[in-house]
Amino acid sequence: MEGMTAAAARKVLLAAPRGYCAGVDRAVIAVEKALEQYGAPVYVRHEIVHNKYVVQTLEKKGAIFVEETEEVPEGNIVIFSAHGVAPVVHEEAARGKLATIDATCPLVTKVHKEAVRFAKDDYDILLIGHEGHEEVIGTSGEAPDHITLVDGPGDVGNVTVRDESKVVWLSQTTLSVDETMETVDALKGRFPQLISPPSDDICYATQNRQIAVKQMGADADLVIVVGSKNSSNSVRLVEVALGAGARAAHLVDFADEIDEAWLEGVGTVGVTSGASVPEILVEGVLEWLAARGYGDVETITAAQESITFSLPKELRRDLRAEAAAAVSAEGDGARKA
Ligand code: 2E4
Ligand code: SF4
Repeated sequence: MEGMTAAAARKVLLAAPRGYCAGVDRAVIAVEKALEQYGAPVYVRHEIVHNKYVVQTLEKKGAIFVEETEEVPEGNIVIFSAHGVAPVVHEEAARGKLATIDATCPLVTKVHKEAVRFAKDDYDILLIGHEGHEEVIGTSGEAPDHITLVDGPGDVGNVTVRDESKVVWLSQTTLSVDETMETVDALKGRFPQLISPPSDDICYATQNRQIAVKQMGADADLVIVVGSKNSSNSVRLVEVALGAGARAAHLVDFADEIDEAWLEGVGTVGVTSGASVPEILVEGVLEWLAARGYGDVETITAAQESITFSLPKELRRDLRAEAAAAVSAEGDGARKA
């Protein structure tokens, strides 16, 4: 009887939205289309998105991932990852006679443009973000003389500016919303005239996934976040789940990384995934849980998402040219018939 009660209490709360955002979808499709269009190999600078499975799958299709543009042999195509690159990287690619496809998420590009604009107006820019993260390196490269990195509230004490009346903060797109607000409050304490970005730098997808995991975190004994260790937004979901009251939260790339011991005494398991995570990996986790008695799944929906981005312009141009050639060949065929 006791056993039956415990089994009846087992359930899964599945967060929505979760997984792929519009920027990731666009970047992954860009690599696939480039492989179709130009044939393998296609070089990609940095992991196109921070997900092991995505990278392994694209490698099997003929993508070659490199860390630096100089590693790409002259005359080849290189795709820039969704996290964005500094202007100097475009220059390196031109010097190496490489054709480029820029898969930087448009919402990252928006932050780059803000940095350029504020630097032009000679502001000191306090960029809140994680030191060493690819996106931060790219954004900082837009205006290295004007940007100071602020890596969380603990870093605020070290910040110095030239003119306290001309200071703005910007941020990485994938930060914890709550922690960023803490950092901003601390910065405002030091620089009362600090101005905020014209619109949110933490993107819609990051925010929505955090809201959803917060909603279910309070009711979950265990939260499983599917995502890779180097995925900033996925790591943030683990932190947000714990902050919301989940008793435990773990990040896994694949279902087989889940430790059976985590389920001890657990009734409700929350499941979510980072913005770079394909749904097939979440399905694997749900199957793993169902096989252990957690087959009852309730979706917790925090927001609806409908945003999509068009493919990088270099690909759209070539795909249009290809479509036009196909139409014209068809026309020739029809005339001959
Ligand atoms: C570009 C910008 O930035 P993070 O480490 O979270 O990247 P990931 O590749 O995991 O997610 C997609 C992405 C790409 C997010 N923001
Ligand atoms: Fe773009 Fe946001 Fe997705 Fe990053 S998480 S790729 S900024 S939509």
